[in-house]
Amino acid sequence: MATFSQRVFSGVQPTGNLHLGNYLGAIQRFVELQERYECIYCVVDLHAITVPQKPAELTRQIREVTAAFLAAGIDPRRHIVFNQSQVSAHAELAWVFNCVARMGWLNRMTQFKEKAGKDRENASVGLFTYPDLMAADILVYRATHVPVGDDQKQHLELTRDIAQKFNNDYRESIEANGFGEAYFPLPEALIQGPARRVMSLRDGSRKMSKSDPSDYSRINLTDSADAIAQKVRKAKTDPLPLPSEEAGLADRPEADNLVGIYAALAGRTKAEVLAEFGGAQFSAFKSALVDLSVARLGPIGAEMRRLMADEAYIDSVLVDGANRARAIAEQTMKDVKDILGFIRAR
Ligand code: AQP
Repeated sequence: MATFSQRVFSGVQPTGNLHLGNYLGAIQRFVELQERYECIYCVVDLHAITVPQKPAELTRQIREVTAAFLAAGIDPRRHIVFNQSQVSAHAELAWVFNCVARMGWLNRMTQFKEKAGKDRENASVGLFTYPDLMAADILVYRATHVPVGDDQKQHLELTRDIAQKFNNDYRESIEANGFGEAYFPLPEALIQGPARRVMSLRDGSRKMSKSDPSDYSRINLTDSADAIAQKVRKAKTDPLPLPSEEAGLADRPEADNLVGIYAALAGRTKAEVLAEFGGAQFSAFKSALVDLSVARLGPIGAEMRRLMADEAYIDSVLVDGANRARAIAEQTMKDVKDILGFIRAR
């Protein structure tokens, strides 16, 4: 078995309204992992243009996601923070993967079906091949671990399929070029914790999402304390008190969601939260959830606002991160070109 050094990669799209789901499912995990791994965190702007974007808004949103990374506690000196479009190897490797992945594989991707909706003919080709670019993002760093929310599980499985097929198809060349029996690792999705899929505050059967037209469906990372309090108080619930055990959350999606959010913000398990709040009415639980949410998210929002006022600093973090990312990614592209049999300058 080939061995790979342990490296984390993940990305967030600069598509507006960064919310509690992005934070608990992804960014909070990014912060935890930087104590144990070498980490590369990317603002995936090439992914963002798979659907229409306004250029000036996109620029602001790239800075906003970067500010969220930093405000949440990611250290851009010890790790790498950058935006995808500054490292052209992502797009280059994505082309190679367009030629490795099969149409049938991409046809099965549920995110494309959801985002393209009924107007499939009018969706961009980029939206269809999005998972190949995501595989390139991860594998251009030969990353071994990818922290994501539950909604990205299928794309991660596709990334593994692409890595496996590349390793199989080019096995002889990989060995002949001295890379052992496999060039790419099969990266592992890290989908853990009580908030793997944070649901809408208005509908416990829908994912909390940036594009939901109702702002009351989500808590944005830049929401004021008042806005957070209002949204939590108005969150949909059911008439029963909270159960004392986790099994009692079955068939109660809204209750399950709020307990999961509380647990993730408090760094506890759902069982521990229910041991404290079991039997309580939602009004009491929601008050505690407001206090916890404001205590945890308030400082992040304030720091994001402070950082957003210093564009030069944010841009310098991205340029420095891109320079360091590029050094790794360009080496991968050299190796891949040798494996494919392309001629390159030496
Ligand atoms: N509701 C969620 N619960 C847990 N994790 C979530 N993530 C997104 N929504 C939830 C995770 O956040 C990371 C970054 O997501 P993204 O920027 O790639 O965008 P997305 O998944 O497309 O986000 P949205 O809000 O769902 O956007 P729209 O509305 O455009 O579809 C990923 O790790 C993701 O799993």
